[in-house]
Amino acid sequence: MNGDRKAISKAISLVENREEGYEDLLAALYPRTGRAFIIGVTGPPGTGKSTLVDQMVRLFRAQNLQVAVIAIDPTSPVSGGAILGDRVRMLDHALDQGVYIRSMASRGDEGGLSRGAKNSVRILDAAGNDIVIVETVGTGQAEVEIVKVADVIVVVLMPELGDEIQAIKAGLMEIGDIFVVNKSDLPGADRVIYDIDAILSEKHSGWKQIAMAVSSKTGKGLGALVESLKDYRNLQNSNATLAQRKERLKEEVIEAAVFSLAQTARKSISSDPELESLLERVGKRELDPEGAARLLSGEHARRLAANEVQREEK
Ligand SMILES: Nc1nc2c(ncn2[C@@H]2O[C@H](COP(=O)(O)OP(=O)(O)O)[C@@H](O)[C@H]2O)c(=O)[nH]1
Ligand SMILES: [Mg+2]
Repeated sequence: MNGDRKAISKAISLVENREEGYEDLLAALYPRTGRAFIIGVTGPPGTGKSTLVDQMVRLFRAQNLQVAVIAIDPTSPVSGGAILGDRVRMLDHALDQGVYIRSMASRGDEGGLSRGAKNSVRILDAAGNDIVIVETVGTGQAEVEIVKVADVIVVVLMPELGDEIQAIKAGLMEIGDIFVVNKSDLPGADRVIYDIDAILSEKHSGWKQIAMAVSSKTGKGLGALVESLKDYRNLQNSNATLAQRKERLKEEVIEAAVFSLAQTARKSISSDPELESLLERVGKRELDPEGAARLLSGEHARRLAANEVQREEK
């Protein structure tokens, strides 16, 4: 709570690895959360997300805001998760007590990425950070997951993405609040802005998506980006996004409940006495795998229902 970096790191590890006691820790921290502004930064690899985040950290620090960064890398091994390049670049901030930087590998299990990140964000929020930035590579599921973590989503693109821009539009146009065309010191940025401008829309929250040219190299447009983030924050603090927040919490609770049910179900199904004989029949091609699954899951559901009856009788 007083920002002790060792304690924060330990807490995040505990929660990430779901070690004993992590639930109690999260429950105790939750009432202290809700103060930090959580900024999601996503986009294709190489568009300059880490460089941009680095610059944003610099600007926020200049305003004396306490900042934490979580960089999620889907390619790094589950065990480690350090992104060397990012680490090296972020070294500038390493001695600054007002900045906390953590790399995190994305997990393969159901909902693991968003839950791990979400709960780590909560720890950093409770630890008194004004801003928490979550950087993810926008490929596949991660870009959708980030929505559930962040208050605002910054999508980072760059000139000359070529055909990729089409694919990106499909996945990222919906979730982005602010589109940054980074590397605008290179030719072609206007063209990308023009393309994006044509498909921007008003979001439910009352925020109109915006696109802006930025260069993390020269610093051009960075001030405007920070201003837009402030605008977003002000809008968020008005009532406009309450419904959206409620919807996200609902999603999170349902997802966590499904996750825990799935884990229980997996345990129960893999120790089901019927499993072996069903597998034998599948092996002999008397039964297809889907059929075996139907029998197993049906049996499990019956058992759950029976439990329910027992509990009610008690
Ligand atoms: N010219 C130019 N290069 C940039 C800019 N921002 C980042 N880069 C370079 O683009 C490369 C990828 O940057 P990085 O931040 O690692 O991208 P990420 O994969 O999106 O995190 C690096 O070589 C950066 O130096 C920029 O504004 N202009
Ligand atoms: Mg990066």
